[in-house]
Amino acid sequence: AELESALWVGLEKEQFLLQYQPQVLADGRITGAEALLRWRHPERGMVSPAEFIPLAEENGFILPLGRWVLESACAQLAHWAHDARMAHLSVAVNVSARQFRQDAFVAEVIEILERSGANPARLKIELTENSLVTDIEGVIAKMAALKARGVGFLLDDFGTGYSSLAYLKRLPLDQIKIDQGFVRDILVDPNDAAIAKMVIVLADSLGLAVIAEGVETEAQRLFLEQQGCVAYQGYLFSRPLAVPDLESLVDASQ
Ligand code: G
Ligand code: G
Ligand code: MN
Ligand code: NA
Repeated sequence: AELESALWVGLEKEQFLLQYQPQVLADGRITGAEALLRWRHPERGMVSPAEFIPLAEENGFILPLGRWVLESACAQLAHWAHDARMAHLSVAVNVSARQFRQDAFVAEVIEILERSGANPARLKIELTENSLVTDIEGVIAKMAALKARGVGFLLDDFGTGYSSLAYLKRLPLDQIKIDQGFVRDILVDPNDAAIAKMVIVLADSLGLAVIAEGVETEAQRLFLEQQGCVAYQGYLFSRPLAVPDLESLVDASQ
């Protein structure tokens, strides 16, 4: 209950912020960034979303918080549209299952896009498998309505949940993200290497782009590249950054 009321106060007092982690190609060019939520608590310091998203999902606070994340990311996109260095970037936003399952989700995203002036084609929505396993027809309809506006969809944490390959085939996804849990030991654990390879081949045969997250070493990146992966995210390239730091990095990498 204490954490719950602190979350509401935090939203009121503008204690939440987004950091942006670059997404890069093999040559180091930055094509986009994942928006990652942070809570700057006056006493506790920077609190990780891992510590409050589960509670927020449970008590419904994820709905106003998730809306704030979308508003903030779209405002950033609209701002970058006028910055020649940054206008090409896409921004990927994590949307939790409860947020996505709202009946009003599509209308909310469209309203936020229109009010911010962000280009929908620069917005990617990251969904986890948990968002997709119930009411597949409803999920497809929501995705299709936003895709018609140009919004892209990415499956986060693929391979860690319960979605089946039959589902994957039906969903109008654009990209699959290889979970960092498979990347971490990719050079030492043959099972992780086999899963990562399988995801890359599967994405390719379904006509989907693929991105690997949690890439920390050049050896991991090279292995992934040899399997056909062309997009990467991870500490090898950059930690999640405050906006001015991302802008400097993009500037330097062009
Ligand atoms: O950035 P970090 O590694 O601390 O993120 C921890 C977890 O929180 C990850 O699972 C990430 O997907 C999730 N997360 C980060 N930002 C958001 C957000 O804006 N919304 C939701 N729903 N989850 C987020
Ligand atoms: O669940 P999701 O994939 O959205 O979570 C992304 C999380 O992974 C973020 O909290 C981010 O801080 C973290 N992260 C990003 N890059 C790396 C990395 O190279 N190594 C590790 N250990 N974590 C990372
Ligand atoms: Mn993510
Ligand atoms: Na992930």
